[in-house]
Amino acid sequence: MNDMKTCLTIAGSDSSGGAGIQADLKTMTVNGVYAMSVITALTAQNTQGVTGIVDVTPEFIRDQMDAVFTDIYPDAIKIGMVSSPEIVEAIARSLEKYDAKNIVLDPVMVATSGAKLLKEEAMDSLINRLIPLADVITPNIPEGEILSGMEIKNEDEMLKAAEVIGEKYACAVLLKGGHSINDANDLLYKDGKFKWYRTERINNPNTHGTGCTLSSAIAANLAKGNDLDEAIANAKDYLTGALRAGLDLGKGSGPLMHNYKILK
Ligand code: PXL
Repeated sequence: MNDMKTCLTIAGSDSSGGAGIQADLKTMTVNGVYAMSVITALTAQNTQGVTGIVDVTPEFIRDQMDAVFTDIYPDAIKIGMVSSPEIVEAIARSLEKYDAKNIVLDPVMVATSGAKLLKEEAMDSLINRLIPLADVITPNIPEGEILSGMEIKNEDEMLKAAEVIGEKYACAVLLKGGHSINDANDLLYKDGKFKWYRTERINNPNTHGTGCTLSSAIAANLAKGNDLDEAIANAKDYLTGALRAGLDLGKGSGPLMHNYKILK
């Protein structure tokens, strides 16, 4: 027997390997847990954009969930791209059926390149079915604006919006400042309290998949027994290292260097 912890990502595939399932599996592996995946959608994608999306059927998502949960029970879960209400419902039912724990929900709406990854009609299901099951949600600024219904242009508005989201949906929320406000300061609102996670700004234009990476690193750390505060702080350190290592691949905003620890 060994004490290897296990982590599941429920997300979409990014053929360029920078975001989605591929970023999640790399992140979880480098963070020392056994990584598994339930694929919700296939994207034809590279560092310049998304050229096609094929959703997996809700039945086949349920089959993948059954296969994973009846054999290797995940110690933590990250949820990413979930494009339709039917997909959200299939995931929520399986999570309830297996009494899943330690759930990090990245409310993915639009790719960095501008492609819509969540259909408009899926927003209500995401809010009503998945947020209540999550231990923490990790919106970026544009997603935070949609969830809070307010503009977020500075740190004061981040404080207000995080509180609005946390109270409106009764959840813990890590609002990521990277989009437009500043580069590395994220804000946790949980149980009526705020905490800033301020990390060094790394000047690297290759940021494809940073959101996926942060949420799956948090999940991996929760699987290892970190509390939420430690899980976030350690995940931010990992992201800083992967950005600082400075991989430069592709013609657009490229992927992170996940293997920087192995290459050191
Ligand atoms: O970063 C959000 C995201 C999530 N999931 C998939 C993606 C992206 C962004 O490109 O492709 C599959």
